[in-house]
Amino acid sequence: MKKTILLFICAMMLSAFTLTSCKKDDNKANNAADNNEGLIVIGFSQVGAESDWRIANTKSMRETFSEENGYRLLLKDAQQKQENQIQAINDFIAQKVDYIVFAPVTEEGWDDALKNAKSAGIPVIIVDRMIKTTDDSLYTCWVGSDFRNEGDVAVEWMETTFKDVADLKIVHLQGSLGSSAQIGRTEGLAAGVDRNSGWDVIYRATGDFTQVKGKEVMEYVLKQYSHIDVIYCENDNMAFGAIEALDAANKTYGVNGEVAIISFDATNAGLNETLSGKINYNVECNPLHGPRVEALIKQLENGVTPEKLAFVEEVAFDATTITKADIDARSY
Ligand code: GZL
Repeated sequence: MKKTILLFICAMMLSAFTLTSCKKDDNKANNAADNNEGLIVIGFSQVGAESDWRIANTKSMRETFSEENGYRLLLKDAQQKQENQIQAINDFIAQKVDYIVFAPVTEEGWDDALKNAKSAGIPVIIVDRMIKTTDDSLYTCWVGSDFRNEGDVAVEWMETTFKDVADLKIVHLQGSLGSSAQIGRTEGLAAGVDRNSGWDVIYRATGDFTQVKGKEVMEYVLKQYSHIDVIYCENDNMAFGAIEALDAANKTYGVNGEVAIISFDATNAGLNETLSGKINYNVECNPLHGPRVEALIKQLENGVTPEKLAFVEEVAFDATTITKADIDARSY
């Protein structure tokens, strides 16, 4: 009798297990069968469309995660608002996507949304900017740039270029406050100021990585200060805005001007301004993350655990040495 009961319990447990695992598979299968035809569904929360860099980044993601490549990409543009990204992450969870990918607009405040994703068993890949969290199990892996190094590279150029300038007047156009790109590039400049007693940041404000706000800040600065040696712009679009303001104020700038301009991103438009001599030095921030994120997803699909952090190799361009061939060789 005992043996019969034991066998019955085992049989019940086995069938329950089979049902459960089938249920999960059914969910996935249903999910796939319902509306994804076996495609891998990627929920991607993008910061916005604030800059040439961001446009190139979105293009890279769309080109990579196409249906012909085996993916369904659900892309949500957050218009640079964290609350929209948090909503997008929760929507992706409800939609039972296979992966959540997001470029966090700022570093703080993601734990709750990522805990929901973890509870739902959906891997999270962070791309571009980074988050601050005490629990790194909340995301599977990250790929992006070393923003502090980008700042250090720009500052090294400043130290060489301005080594004989005793009193260097710097205007600092910061990116979106609290974003990794702004934090890293700002830290690079701050370290340079600490090392060079003659460096003086006469004005610092955020242009939120946009051309319009970069121009607004620069218009204000030009009304307040008559002497500026260098503008440290934390992305190309703010540099373009600064150039608009300098033109309107009949100020000369660039290689042959009174004001030097440093920029970040090295987008096609930014490098053309560097080639023309309007931007003195441009530090690359590579946006082509589509293939990099796909490589991580392929590892995960094959049961391989990716490296937690993957940094992108980047270079910098000096107006005195850049060539048209340098620009033509690049895809963004
Ligand atoms: C950098 C990226 C920044 C770019 C800006 O990886 O997050 O955001 O530097 C963009 O152009 O808006």
